[in-house]
Order: sequence, then structure tokens, then C-alpha cells
Amino acid sequence: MTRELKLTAVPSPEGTATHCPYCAFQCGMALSWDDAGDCHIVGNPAFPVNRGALCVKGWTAAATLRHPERLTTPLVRDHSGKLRAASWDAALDRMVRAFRSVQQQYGNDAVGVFGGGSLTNEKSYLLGKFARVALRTANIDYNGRFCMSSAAAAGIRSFGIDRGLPFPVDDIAGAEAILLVGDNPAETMPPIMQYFDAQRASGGRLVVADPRLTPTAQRADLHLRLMPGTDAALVNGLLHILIRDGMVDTDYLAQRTEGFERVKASVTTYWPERVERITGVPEAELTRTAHLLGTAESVMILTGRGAEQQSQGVNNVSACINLALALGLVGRANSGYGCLTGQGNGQGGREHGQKADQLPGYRRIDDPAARRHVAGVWGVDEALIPGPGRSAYELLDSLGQDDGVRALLVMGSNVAVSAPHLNNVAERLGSLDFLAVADFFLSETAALADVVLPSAQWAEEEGTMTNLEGRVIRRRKACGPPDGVRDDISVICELARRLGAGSHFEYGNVEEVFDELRRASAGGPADYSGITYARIEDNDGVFWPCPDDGHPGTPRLFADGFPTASGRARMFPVRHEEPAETPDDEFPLYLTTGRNLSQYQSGSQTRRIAELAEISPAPLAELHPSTARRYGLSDGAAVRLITRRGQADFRLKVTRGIREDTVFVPFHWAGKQAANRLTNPALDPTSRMPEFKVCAVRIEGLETLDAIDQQTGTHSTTTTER
Ligand SMILES: Nc1nc2c(c(=O)[nH]1)N[C@H]1C(S)=C(S)[C@@H](COP(=O)(O)OP(=O)(O)OC[C@H]3O[C@@H](n4cnc5c(=O)[nH]c(N)nc54)[C@H](O)[C@@H]3O)O[C@H]1N2
Ligand SMILES: Nc1nc2c(c(=O)[nH]1)N[C@H]1C(S)=C(S)[C@@H](COP(=O)(O)OP(=O)(O)OC[C@H]3O[C@@H](n4cnc5c(=O)[nH]c(N)nc54)[C@H](O)[C@@H]3O)O[C@H]1N2
Ligand code: SF4
Ligand SMILES: [Mo]
Repeated sequence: MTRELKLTAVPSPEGTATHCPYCAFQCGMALSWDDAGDCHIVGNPAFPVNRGALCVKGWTAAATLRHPERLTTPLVRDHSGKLRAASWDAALDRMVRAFRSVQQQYGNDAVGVFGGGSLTNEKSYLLGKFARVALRTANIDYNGRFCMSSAAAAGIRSFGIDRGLPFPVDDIAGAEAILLVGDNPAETMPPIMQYFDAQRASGGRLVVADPRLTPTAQRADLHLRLMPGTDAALVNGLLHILIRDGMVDTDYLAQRTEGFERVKASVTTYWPERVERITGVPEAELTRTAHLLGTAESVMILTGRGAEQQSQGVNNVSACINLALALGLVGRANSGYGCLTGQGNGQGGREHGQKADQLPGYRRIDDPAARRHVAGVWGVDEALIPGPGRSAYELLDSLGQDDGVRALLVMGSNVAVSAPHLNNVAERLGSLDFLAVADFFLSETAALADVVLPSAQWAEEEGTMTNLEGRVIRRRKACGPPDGVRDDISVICELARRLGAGSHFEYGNVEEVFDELRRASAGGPADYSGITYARIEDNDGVFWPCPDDGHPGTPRLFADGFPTASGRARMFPVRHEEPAETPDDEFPLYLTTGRNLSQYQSGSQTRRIAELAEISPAPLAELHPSTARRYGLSDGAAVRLITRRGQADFRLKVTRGIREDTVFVPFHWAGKQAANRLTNPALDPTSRMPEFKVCAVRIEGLETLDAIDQQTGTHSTTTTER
């Protein structure tokens, strides 16, 4: 199916300034159209975060807009099980009937909503309100649970607030030493490397803890090649050395923190020899790192998904926070703890109520004062707002079960590729009474749906995003959506109307949704009440919290105190616990998963872009040469990876850049090459984050390459059977 999609550009001589559709760096870019109607993208040098730089995904993002596989009409599954084009009326009708009938039969909570961190603030807010007010279900969660939840939980319990970076990215350039724990920004956020490069150019040092020698680790002064799942031991070991050698900031600890004595006692057993045994990082490297951090004037400790996506993810982050507090870094110039948020609106998406346990403004849904405030803004009875619902994986695991979710709306996630233990998730999705998916492409999840709604995307809509620094920015509309496509905001409002809650969903435009969000967030931890579209426009974005119109916003947090009961940061003792699964005779290697530079997430967008597919056409399983030799496997061989949950097939990339006991695969592909057929859904007890980064695996050679299904990501919209 090849066809031309017509776009109506919003006319502007220099192009329209907006932001990239992908990651949390939210690079500023300008879109313009030539006479032939082709869209061109250039980095926006005036936007102070990327300063004109883009990565290959940003450069090629125009291809998403007029892509021949764009959905331009709703699809409804017919009696023979095929998805067929339908009118909006028919599709929305079918949804409302299905939601009503499931709720009548099984109760309100039997309808679930699954959102995403790529949705704008306005959409995230409205989706949460839709679940609570129109569907009256407790069961809404989102893919950020798979992404930011461990760092968020640890940040909140120590600092009283979760803003990924409590300082602008600019500060990175001025840090004398940086420790990156499980982050690979050279591939996952390339333009941020200009700040790391500037840091090293002025004499700063970089230490990277990663089981792989990533492009980021290649730029480091020191690479700590730790065993997967041993982050807490590593970081406790660093703190042990710093305490032993008298390098902690005792004044800071006394004045600004609580709980240090217990932490100190808990790290006494993490002496370097033991930590070397647990982590595989040589004692000399531990000591060198600790002394580097202990002697530098300014130090940053940053975590990524490597440390966070574990069943010990919260503890791992807490160990890093303990280290940062012990060194007196938090709130000091060019210093502190931060996490590099992942998705485009991974930060805002976790603040405005699409999380199971949360109301807008980063309020807790079980906090009576928060409920009262938000009920007031929504004009509903406080008692009608449901309580906390199931977390993302638990929600997916409940699908079709007796007391579980029987009808689901997915907006902004491709769970059929990105959720852990996919074989189980596929079975659960298949057992639903009803599935609706809103997307711009027929993602693997949409292909399973009973109703598919074609959505407008980034450059076709207005809204705000909150980048990794907590800077609220404008996503500006640069062109109209293709005919037949609607924006998610108007779809949510229309569904609410059809469900009888229309009076709570009357907005003249997207800015009015934002204005309501501001009021709902007022007084909450993520207070947006002083942020307006106009102020964002005038200031290249505004940092939250921003509690009133005259407030300048808050680029840097914690200079004077912490929003905790005592005003001090709280330290929590952390013990190294093994991952839920470790290698044994049957599954002798560690499997870890993550990302490639030129593919994004479930690949639903980027696998469809020719330039990106050319750079990265299929996933490669990385294995160390000596391990490959042991199994008689060579570079390029076809292999099968097998875990207790499933198997998947890959070509092998033999590389010295990985530990001998570890295999790595990227998760951007579907079908037989889906890494998540292998991954372990063991959850962190606090954040409910699945253990994407560690499980036990066996590797077998395959005779032929036939088993490898290239998975270009294309589907025929009329033949997909459920
Ligand atoms: N190109 C590209 N960029 C992206 C994305 C994408 O899909 N593609 N996604 C965006 C999103 S949503 C996110 S969340 C970010 C993620 O950004 P990152 O966190 O940088 O990405 P990952 O590759 O998931 O994980 C980082 C590193 O963790 C390492 N690792 C694995 N196991 C362990 C462990 O046990 N301990 C430690 N310390 N490290 C370990 C991996 O080897 C990997 O190099 O990227 C964002 N940017
Ligand atoms: N094995 C393994 N699995 C992982 C991870 C890992 O490291 N390893 N990382 C996890 C992480 S950090 C993340 S963030 C998740 C991400 O995994 P997913 O949630 O699957 O993320 P995306 O691929 O971004 O899916 C977004 C889908 O929504 C659509 N979409 C995007 N924006 C919009 C919008 O505004 N409206 C609508 N209606 N649709 C939209 C896109 O086309 C796409 O199909 O994957 C997780 N899964
Ligand atoms: S770094 Fe992220 S925001 Fe910037 S161009 Fe690449 S994907 Fe887009
Ligand atoms: Mo993420």
C-alpha cells in the first residue's frame, strides 16, 4: 500500500520551531517545506539545550509525517476477525459499547487505560482525568513504569521530590568529575555529549559503570565493567572507601541529611575485596574511582536504565543518592545526583496523573488533601475518584483474568514489543474481551486490537512537553494531520462525551487543557501553576516548580533545603541483593537488554524509516570472543537465546566490548527477534519496575539463518488476525 499523504503546512518563512518526537532531550528543531512539498528538518541553534545539534533519529523524523503506512482511518475488527476501515462514529461507538458492557458485567475497574511517556502533558493529564472521571476506573498506568519509576521512587523518598535532573544540562560541562551508572547517552541522547565533551576538555573526569564498553564508556577515563545486577554493591563499595579514607563531607551530613549513621553501618561490610568479588570490578579501580570522586570540587552522579531496570532498581538509585549526599554534592554548583529521563515527555508524563497511584501535580491519589484539591478542579465529588490501581506489568498480567482488566485502551505504548515476558503479555492481550489502541502506525499492539484509532503526531499538534531537566517547552504545530486523522485530545473528549461525562471535558483548545492542568497541579510537588504558553515562548521554556505568575521557575533545586518534613535529605541503608535470576548450569550467562543509536523503543516509528533501518536493520546479540569460541560461534552466526520464559533468534556480534559472562540484545524488534520474549518480569517491590536488565540465558547456534525473521515492522491493515 503506497500512497501520498497530503500535508498542510502552517506557513512560516524560517520554518516552525518545535521539538523532536523522540527522546527526553527534546532537541529544538525547525520544520519547513519546499515547493515540492517535502519537509526539511534542521536543528534549532537558538534552543539552549541541544544548541542546534540533532542525532540521526531527529534528522530523519520528517519521514514519520507522510509515511505511506500512516493510519488515516479508524479500523474495526469484523466478524471474520479482520481489521477493516470504519468511520470514526462506528469506531467510537464500538468502544463505548464495549466499555459499558464490560463495566456492567465486571465493575468499573474492569476497563483499563495504558498511557505513555511520549504523550504531551495535556494528553497525560487528560488521560488520567478520563480514566477517573469518565470511566471511573482505578486501573490506569503507563509505560513510564518500565522507564522512570525506580529513579522516581528513590528520589521522592530521599529528596521529597522527583525531577530527573535537578539542574540544567549546562551544569554537566562544569563538573570536575562525573560517575555514570548504567547510562549510555552517546547512543541514547547523542547531542548531550557536547556537555560531557566540554567537561572533559576543561580537565574533568568521567567514570562509566556498565557491563559493556559502550560508545559512552569509550570516552571515559575509567570504565567499571561491572557484572549485571551488582550496582548497589559497587556504589556501597565506593562509599565504604570514602568513609574509610575520611573523604565524606561531615558538615553537610550533619546539617542537611538524616540517616547517615545507619548508612555508614550498612556499608562497613562492603570492603573492596568483597565488592570486587561481587561486581567483578578490580579493587584498584574502585579505589581510584572513590578517590577521584572524593577529591573533586564538583561531582555529578547520574543513573540510567542500566541501574534502574532491576528488581533492586530503587535500592541501586538509593545507593547512588547516599553517595552523592555523603560527598555533600546535592544542591552544590555543578554537582549532585540526577537521572537521565528517557522518553520525550518521560518527565511530564510522570507528573500529571496517568500513573496508577497518582493525581496531577505529582500528588498521591491516596492523600485526602490531594483528592480534595483535584476533585475541586474537576468539579466532581471527591469520593468518586477511585483509589490506586495496578502498576503497568501487574495491569497487563491481569488482562482477561477473573478480577482483572477485561477491556483496555492503549494510547502511546506498544506493549506487545516493550513489556517484559512477552509470551505471557501476548496471551493476556489475546484473552481480553476488548482492546482499543490509538496510534499513528499499526504497531504490533494495534494489530491485535478490536478498534484502532489513527492519531495525529508531534508536528501536527500543539501541546507541552517537560524535558529531562524539568523544563516545560512548547510542542508547536508545524502542519495539519492527514485527512481522517484526529488528535488524541479531541478523541479523549469525544469518548468522555459518549460515556456521559462530556461536561467535564469541554475545552476550546489545547491551551485550555493546560490551564486546567496548572490549576490541578497548584500546590503539588510538580507545581505548574505559574507556567503559561506565553511564558514558555518568551523564555525557551520554564522549569517547574513555578507556583505563580511572577515566579521565575526553578532551574536548580535543593540549594537551600529539601521538600521533606524535616527539610533534610533522607538516607536509606541499602544491601546488595542478587537479581531475581542468576546464571546456573542450564542458563549459564547473564542477559541484559537496551538500546541502539538509530532505533527508538519498540521500533514502531523508527523501523519504518528507511535511513534508520539501513543503519540498524536487525538486532545483533553481543557476545565476547572467548565466550563465542567456547560455544563454537563466530561473528555473524545465527543464534537462539533461551530463557525460562521463551526464546528469540539473532545474529551474533562478537565484540570485546562486553563481559565474558554477559549477552546483550537491543529490544527494538518484534516477533521472533523480540528481546522481551526472554526478559524477566520480576518487579522491584517499591517501584514495580521489571527486571529488564538482568536474567539468565542459554545460547545455541542455529543451522541456518532462515529462522531469522527480519521484522521490518510492516503489516497489512486488512489481514491481521487476532
Ligand atoms: N537511540 C535511542 N535513544 C533512546 C531510546 C531508544 O530507544 N533509542 N529510548 C529513550 C528512553 S525511553 C530511555 S529510558 C533512554 C535509556 O537510555 P540508557 O539508560 O542510556 O539506555 P539503555 O541502553 O537502556 O541502558 C544503558 C546501559 O545500561 C547497561 N546495563 C545493562 N545492565 C546493567 C547493569 O546491571 N548495571 C549497569 N550499571 N548497567 C547496565 C547497558 O549495557 C546499557 O549500555 O534512552 C532514550 N533514548
Ligand atoms: N527489554 C527491554 N524492554 C524495555 C526496555 C529495555 O531497556 N529493555 N525499556 C523500557 C522503557 S525505558 C520504555 S520507555 C518502554 C517503551 O516502550 P513503548 O511503550 O512500547 O514505547 P514506544 O515504542 O515509544 O511506543 C509508543 C507507541 O505509541 C505511539 N505513539 C507515540 N506518541 C504517541 C501519541 O502522542 N499518541 C498516540 N496515540 N500514540 C503515540 C508510537 O507510534 C508507538 O507505537 O520500553 C520498555 N521496554
Ligand atoms: S537526541 Fe533525542 S531529541 Fe535529540 S534528535 Fe536525537 S532522539 Fe531527538
Ligand atoms: Mo524509557
